[in-house]
Amino acid sequence: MNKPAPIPRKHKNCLSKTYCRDDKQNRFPVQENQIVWEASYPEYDPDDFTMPHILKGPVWADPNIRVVDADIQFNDIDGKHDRRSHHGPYKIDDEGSPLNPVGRTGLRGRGTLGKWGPNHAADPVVTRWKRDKNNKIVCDKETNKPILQFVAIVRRDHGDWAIPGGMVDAGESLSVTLKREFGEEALNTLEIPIDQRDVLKQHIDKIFQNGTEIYRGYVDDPRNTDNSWMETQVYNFHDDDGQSVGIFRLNAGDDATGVKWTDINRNLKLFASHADFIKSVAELHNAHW
Ligand code: RP5
Repeated sequence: MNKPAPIPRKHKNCLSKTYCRDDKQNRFPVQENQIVWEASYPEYDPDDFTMPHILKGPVWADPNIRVVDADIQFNDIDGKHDRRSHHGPYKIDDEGSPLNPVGRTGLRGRGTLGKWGPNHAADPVVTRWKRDKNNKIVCDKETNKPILQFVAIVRRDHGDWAIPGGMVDAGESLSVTLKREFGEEALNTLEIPIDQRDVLKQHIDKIFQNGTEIYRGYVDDPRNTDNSWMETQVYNFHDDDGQSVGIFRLNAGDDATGVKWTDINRNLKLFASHADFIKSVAELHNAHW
């Protein structure tokens, strides 16, 4: 891993009263000034909650370290799993559970996440300029800056618009995850006839050759708990003349129920920290925000 990224000083996930996937599961109240572990909070006593489908032990989930001695190599590469954080070494509590690097979330356990500690994801932000019918780039009337568009999907779980990102599978490289998730969620490659898949794959490979890293680190994801959290690497793939990505017919698939080219501006409401990532992409291209 590269140099540790700075740790965000706060998150919003702890502000919701209940857990995102189970409205009967409360989060222990945490005020903004009680988030960091260094803040004294002697009354803090959150529930230990992991969802039943995770406790059943699907292959991609960790064993339940509350009941078995699992010998997980935290802060290290552990077989096919990279258990290191982009923010450097995280702490392990007295029970042997990793501690969320940002701080308290109001819930212990894994919630709906499979891994103890960091759960690694990748987010591809595919962009092009907004153009009129004469192929001229459209500028915003107030800022006079060109308007960028990115491929956004609707998440099947919460119905929020989001970047078509996903989890890095065990042993998978980041570049493979970025292409796979974009293909599955925004182009529905899983449903494309096998004979057409190779051609599409070549196009995706070409577009994804030159990416710019936008962010790596903690995501303020509603699924996070004190012991399990999301981290991601966000890359921008920009189609400056609109000739490569533009040839694809967007088609929602897999974990997405909708997909579209979306104008980038400050009013975007997106899943987790995705609007922050999109803002950085707009800044990178000196586009309207
Ligand atoms: C977010 O969850 C990441 O930024 C990424 O977009 C996503 C990965 O989780 P799944 O879409 O696989 O549920 O934290």
